[in-house]
Amino acid sequence: MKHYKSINDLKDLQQAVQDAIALKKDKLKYKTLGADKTICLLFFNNSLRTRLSTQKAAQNLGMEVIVMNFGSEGWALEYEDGTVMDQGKSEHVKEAAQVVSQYADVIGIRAFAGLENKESDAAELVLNSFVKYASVPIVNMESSVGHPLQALTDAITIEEHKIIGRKPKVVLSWAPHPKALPHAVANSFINMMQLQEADFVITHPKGYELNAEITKDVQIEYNQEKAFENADFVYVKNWSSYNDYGQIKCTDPNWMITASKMKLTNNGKFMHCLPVRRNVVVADEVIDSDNSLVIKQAANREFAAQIVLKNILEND
Ligand code: SN0
Repeated sequence: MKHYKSINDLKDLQQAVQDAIALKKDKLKYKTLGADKTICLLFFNNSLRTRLSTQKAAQNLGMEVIVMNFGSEGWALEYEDGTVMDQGKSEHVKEAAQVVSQYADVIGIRAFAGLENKESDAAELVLNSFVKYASVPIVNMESSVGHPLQALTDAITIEEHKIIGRKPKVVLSWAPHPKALPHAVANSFINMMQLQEADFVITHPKGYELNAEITKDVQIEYNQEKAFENADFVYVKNWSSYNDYGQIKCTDPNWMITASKMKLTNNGKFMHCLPVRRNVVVADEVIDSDNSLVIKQAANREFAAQIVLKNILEND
């Protein structure tokens, strides 16, 4: 694997999941693989799990780690070709990516969707500019379109908690949120689920349809309670409107995940990538219940990142 831009860059998702589960038993098994190699993590947005788990994963492989909050500490980057740079942008990504490549063997990029320009978000402008101008592998730490480290984590977590011998029913549910949030986590979760044996249903209010090129023929059920019936996993995420790009169209608190809704499921597990707004997205009683997997998901971020970095270092 050269770059990790999307879950589809994995040669074999099931294999990656099994490798990650095996790695949990002996996470320092490959501690010399990354010796004398450096990963540089560039954050254009906030992070807790991605930053610390990717750093930990790299350290487990013996890599050196450089982290930079580029969004607040780097120069404002220009991405267009041929621009007269006499406005706010100080440096072109063309130089920045080549410069960082000289200090690093792998570069991680986090750059959320701006949710203002559908075209440049769809083009994953920041991520793809680094892919274009850097000379080393690039890892997507959440781009405008996807969050494939999270999706691999979720695949690992579902594999660890599914009932053996039963095809799991997995529901991706929209939930309310005060802010307009990106589509990336939902998109990558859908991509990942399309590579799994599962009954997969998406539920959201009308007007929250995601990019149809990503959802393809996945069943959409507008009645959340109906979608929850018999579910083994309820994966919850807010996203802003895609068609009415970046807009908030619904804040209906009835879409919050409550214990009475979870009762409709097959003793279903609650999943969320975090950070989560308690009692807006999910009621305390659900996130604090024994069926909540959120902390276990976060633990798996380390192993998902480690398998991705291992594949890159081995050029596998
Ligand atoms: C991000 C998102 O893509 O939805 C990152 C998730 C891993 N989430 C947020 O920005 C939440 C911010 C908030 O204020 O709740």
